[in-house]
Amino acid sequence: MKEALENLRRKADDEMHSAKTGEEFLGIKTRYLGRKGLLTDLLRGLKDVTPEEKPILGKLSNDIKKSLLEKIEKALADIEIGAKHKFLGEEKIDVTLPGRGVQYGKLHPVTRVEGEICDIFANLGFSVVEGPDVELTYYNFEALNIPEDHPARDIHDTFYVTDNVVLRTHTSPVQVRTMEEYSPPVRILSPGKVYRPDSDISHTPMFHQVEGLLVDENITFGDLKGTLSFFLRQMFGSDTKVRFRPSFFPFTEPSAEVDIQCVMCKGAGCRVCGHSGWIEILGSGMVDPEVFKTVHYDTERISGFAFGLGVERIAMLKYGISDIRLFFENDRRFLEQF
Ligand code: 2U9
Repeated sequence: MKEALENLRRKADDEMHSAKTGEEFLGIKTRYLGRKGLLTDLLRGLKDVTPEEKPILGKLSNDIKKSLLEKIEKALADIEIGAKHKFLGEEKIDVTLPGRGVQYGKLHPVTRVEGEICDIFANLGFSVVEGPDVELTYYNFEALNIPEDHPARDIHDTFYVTDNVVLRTHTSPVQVRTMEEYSPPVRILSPGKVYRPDSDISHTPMFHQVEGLLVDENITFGDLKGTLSFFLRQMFGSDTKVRFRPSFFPFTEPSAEVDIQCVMCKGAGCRVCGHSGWIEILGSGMVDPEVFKTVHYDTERISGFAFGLGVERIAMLKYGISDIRLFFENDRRFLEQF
């Protein structure tokens, strides 16, 4: 048995000597050490040797197995390193080839226009303030002088979470919260998402508003007109004609809707402006003293103006987009144009 083992070792060594490839070494491993391999076979005969021979032959077979395995593993590792070196030696990189090209993301047109609006007012000294999309009815309605029986509070015009929690229908609650925290002067802008159950070519259940509020001593309707006219001329061009029409909002008195001369037909009349030559662009007014009272501002000493606008509407007019829903389809063919 000892001789058989020594013969096997020699034979395996010879084979390894002439083996070159990884497959050849793996073949040797299976042939000698596999489940039906030559050494495995020989080891089965160990059970028939005398008790004196058993430990000697057992040790010899283990030594042969161990050395065989070590040699094969080393040869395989050497082959792998050799292959790597060969690959690295032969690999050529053409550094003159053009790169793969990076696809840059862009701002969504609504985000862009919102940013432009905020920049114009920031230059006039307004600070941007944000607040929660999910609001208490107190901040969304009561504090803004919108009574319990007002149509805006109907379940068809407001998304209710519970009886006294809603998805805000405007960003005005942000101004109320700010006034609760700070005394005048206040000069803030509140951009953000608002929610109303509405869907057609000019309405989506979620859209973006920017509202503004300025409170100080001696603020007049003249300040409102001057500020908003300046904003609209910055936004739509210095020759933009602006007009103020009387209107009504529960939170402002007096109130005014603001139009600009139609950006499409320059006032001549077209489909976009309903042949009137004018386009409604924002709502505004002097803050109703009732609103100031709920935040404990002294209505004898201070006054203020507020305004609100829909960002998608401005973006539609600026870019000539006829359907508001295009903003929310995430179609890259649309988005890449801005
Ligand atoms: C406080 C007091 C007054 C905000 C205002 C409007 C007029 C207005 C609409 C424009 C288009 C909403 O998106 S829209 O449908 N907004 O017409 N918003 S005055 O007045 C305020 C806000 C907060 C404390």
